[in-house]
Amino acid sequence: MRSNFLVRALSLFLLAPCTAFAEERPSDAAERPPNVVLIFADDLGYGDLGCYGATKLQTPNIDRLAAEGRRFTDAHSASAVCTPSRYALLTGEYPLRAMGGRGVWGPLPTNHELIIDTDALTIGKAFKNEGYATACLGKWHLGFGRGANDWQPPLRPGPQDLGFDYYFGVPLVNSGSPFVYVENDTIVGYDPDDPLVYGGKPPSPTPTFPEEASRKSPNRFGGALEAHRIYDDEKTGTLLTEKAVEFITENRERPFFLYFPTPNIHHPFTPAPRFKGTSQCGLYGDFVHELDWMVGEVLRSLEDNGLSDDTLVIFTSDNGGMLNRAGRDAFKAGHEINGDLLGFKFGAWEGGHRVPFIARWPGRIEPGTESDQLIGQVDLLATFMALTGQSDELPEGKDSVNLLPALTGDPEEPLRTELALMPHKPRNLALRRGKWMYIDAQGSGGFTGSRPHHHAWGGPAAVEFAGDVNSDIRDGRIKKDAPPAQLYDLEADPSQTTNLYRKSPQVVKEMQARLNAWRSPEATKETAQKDGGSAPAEAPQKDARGEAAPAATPAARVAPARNGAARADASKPNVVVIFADDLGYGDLSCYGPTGVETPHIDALAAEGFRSTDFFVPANVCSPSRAALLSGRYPMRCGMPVARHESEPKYSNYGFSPEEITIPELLGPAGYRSLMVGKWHLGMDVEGSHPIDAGFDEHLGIPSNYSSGRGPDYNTLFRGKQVEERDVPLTELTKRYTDEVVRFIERRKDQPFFIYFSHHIVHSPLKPREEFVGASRKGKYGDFIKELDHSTGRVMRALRDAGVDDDTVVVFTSDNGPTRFGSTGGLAGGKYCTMEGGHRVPAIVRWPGRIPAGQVSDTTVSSMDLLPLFCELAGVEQPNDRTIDGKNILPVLLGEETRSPHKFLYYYNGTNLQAVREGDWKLHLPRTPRDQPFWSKKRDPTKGFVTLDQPKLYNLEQDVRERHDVAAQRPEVVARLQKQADAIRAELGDVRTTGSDQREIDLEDPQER
Ligand SMILES: [Ca+2]
Ligand SMILES: [Ca+2]
Repeated sequence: MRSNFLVRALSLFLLAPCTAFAEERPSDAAERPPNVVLIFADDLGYGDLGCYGATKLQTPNIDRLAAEGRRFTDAHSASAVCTPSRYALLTGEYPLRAMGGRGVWGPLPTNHELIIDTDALTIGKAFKNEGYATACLGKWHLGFGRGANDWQPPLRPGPQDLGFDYYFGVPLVNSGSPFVYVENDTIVGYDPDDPLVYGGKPPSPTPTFPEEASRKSPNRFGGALEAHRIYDDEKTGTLLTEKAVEFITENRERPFFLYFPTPNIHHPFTPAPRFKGTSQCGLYGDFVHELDWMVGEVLRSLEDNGLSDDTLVIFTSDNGGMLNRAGRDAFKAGHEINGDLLGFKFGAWEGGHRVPFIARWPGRIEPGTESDQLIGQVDLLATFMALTGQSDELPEGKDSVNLLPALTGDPEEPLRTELALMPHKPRNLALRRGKWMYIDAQGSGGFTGSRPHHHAWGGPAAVEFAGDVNSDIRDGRIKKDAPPAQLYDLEADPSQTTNLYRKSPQVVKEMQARLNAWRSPEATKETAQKDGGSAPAEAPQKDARGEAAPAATPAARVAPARNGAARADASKPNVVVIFADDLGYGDLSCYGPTGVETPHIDALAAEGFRSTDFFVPANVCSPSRAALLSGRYPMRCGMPVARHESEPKYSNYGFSPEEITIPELLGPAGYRSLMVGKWHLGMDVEGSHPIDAGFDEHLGIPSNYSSGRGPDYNTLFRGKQVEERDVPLTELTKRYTDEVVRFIERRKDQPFFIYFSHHIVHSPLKPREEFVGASRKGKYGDFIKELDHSTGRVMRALRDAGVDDDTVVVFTSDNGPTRFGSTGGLAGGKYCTMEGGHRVPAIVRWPGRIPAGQVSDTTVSSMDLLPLFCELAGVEQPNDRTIDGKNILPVLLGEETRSPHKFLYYYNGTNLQAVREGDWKLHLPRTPRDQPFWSKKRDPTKGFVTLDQPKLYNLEQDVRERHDVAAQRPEVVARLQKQADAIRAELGDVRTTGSDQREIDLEDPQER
């Protein structure tokens, strides 16, 4: 390999596009292959270095690197987020191609498997194949293992399978667990007798820091006490630097490649004590100072070993700066973390991904120079292949362009005609072409924290604080009449003050066409094949679900709204979801004789589609709501148990801002959204308020109305402001209905989405006075009468506004009934996984489109509403995650009678208790310990609290779940048990963390 290398290096020297400057270099230098040191900072913004204009902190070592090399002013990370950015750096592929075409858009969850194919070419392999010694020292964040990572050594495949001889560092991210170091494929301080246990109790100790350091999440791991003892945030920078110096020194005689992804300056800001107080902008600057020291030590080591002239050093960052606590403090001290650029980490605006990029290679790169070439970090693979004479071996389909001409020369023509840029939200996918920057949606597509104290403050809400101006934004919000997407001329307007979308429609059209090509499933698929990447069908998460593989990836099942000229206005109907609370399958007269007389709701059914097999994936409030709004199982979206407002343990447990909601999806298609009523997803939790979840307007109370639900159990909020305190429950339904009626009047000329979340018929049962005695079923029945009356008023408002025919109305409930209500004969009820807990009324009405009078037993789910509404609005579903719901429009139209769901999963809290396939439902063994707190006690209305053997029911013949046929159909039992194992591996269980499960931000989720 070595001799081969020399030949190639020599030919490289001869072929390289040398400038006159480079040619002056003594010829013997070419005989020694260049070492490469790639320093990859974390969250370091465009304005964070002295050589990029910072004055409140000092970076003499990095500035020296720039003085001795070339500084780029238009360099970009592929994504504004850590994991996808690293994916692109390592693979030379846009992150939207990852995971078999589904793309990786967010930070990788704790227990995720390795997301790079071990067959793929990486920058590590580019060097290793040429005989280099290679090492990765620092933050990995690309996963370990296959299937879920159980954190038991060996952690393979991992960095060592992607071209790095040696790995040492922080396996995930310094702000999240596990707080241990990993060396090669083992945990530093690993003790087989004391393994690292996800969810282990108590969590192992790890240093904590004051608020000024910004967030460090609580440890989610128990065990491995020695490994946790060794991990020290304030020593990480020093430790990694020692490792880097050691590696350079040890390999001074042979070519080496050092990939040095520092945790600096990702939060928590934990510089070694000697750096604290050394900058003029708080811990933020101090952490940059430590980073600068680290760079200085690496440069000195090169010098000490006589390697400076023979080493290409590249310094850059994985994404822009973040406005977390330390970032805000820095700003207040006069330090603009992203310089004059608009926006922050996670977003598509320039501040999210335009980053410092410095390259030094004495004798080859002219010192003290600057380049405004458009370059991307995705280009480093092709660059390193060229550097090592392997250009011919760069696989087809990579998105990487050789940058050497821009490093060593000064090409007149741009190396790149275009560059795709990925923010956190797929719909804000962006494209750079020459001076034009196009973002395919409103806003940045990044952080949505809306208040200055939010950890993830960003987007429109933070523009003013950062001293920026943008023509789409007023008072921290996108203007109502703002264009649906954004176009900027970065030459004339580098700070993105003016959206030219309406001024340059031709450019917009071209950019859109280009992005649509990126997004089309064919394009993604083709490339995946070209690259030898795994075909979509092999994606493990899909396998486990046993459902149709995404042959058409979720990327673009539906044409994006804006280029769908074929979509007439009528195909963008309004959407109203009326969501009852604890309303049972048998509680309405249209569902049978046990029901209360509900003429208005029955009329909906008569005029539309009534389901007799509608599945909600939870039997209590919060998870059912999270599933409806996200289209995902509660376990997948991190909200499997109900939250209680007054218990301190729930103070951080809310609806993750990382979830993509119905209003967030419909907003860019021109929908105005209103949420009214009970939220119960953590209104006080940062990022979990209805407004943070994408609703434009909101009126409601935080959770259930009941004393003991915390101080705000009877406070009516309008958005984040108090509308009125001490509101009686008897008034609320009327207030809510008034609000909905007014909204319909106001918004009738544009598409709207209303999520009307009732308190009825959750306890306390307090109907308004005029309904008392209206039913023959006591307060419970009276309350339902009020619900029916409210529904009638909403329908009348739609008619009065003339939008009745253009509005899809969905009526359903969040879970089965309490003992006051009726399941219509189904077993169980709220709090259990019998049909009575999960099967609820569901009606969909859309005059003229959905045939009237349909009664359907095709299994559909509340999770299907998100895909349905996306279809109706002509917007794409999120393509960066699994959406469990399916587009059920064909079922509603009467064109399809088969269920789109091959399997359904019944979780009670975090416990997987039943699996359904068609008519078969298998109840899985369980103990009271497995149950959430609401189901531990034996209670005939709560199904099987204890089950030793699986029980199998045929719901077609036995919907009441009375006759166990497990003994007669062992093959069905075996099949469903296998499916249970598969979904457990994916979505988790009481003692299992799934591979595609959002972390539950809650200790002991099953206990109160
Ligand atoms: Ca980062
Ligand atoms: Ca409920």
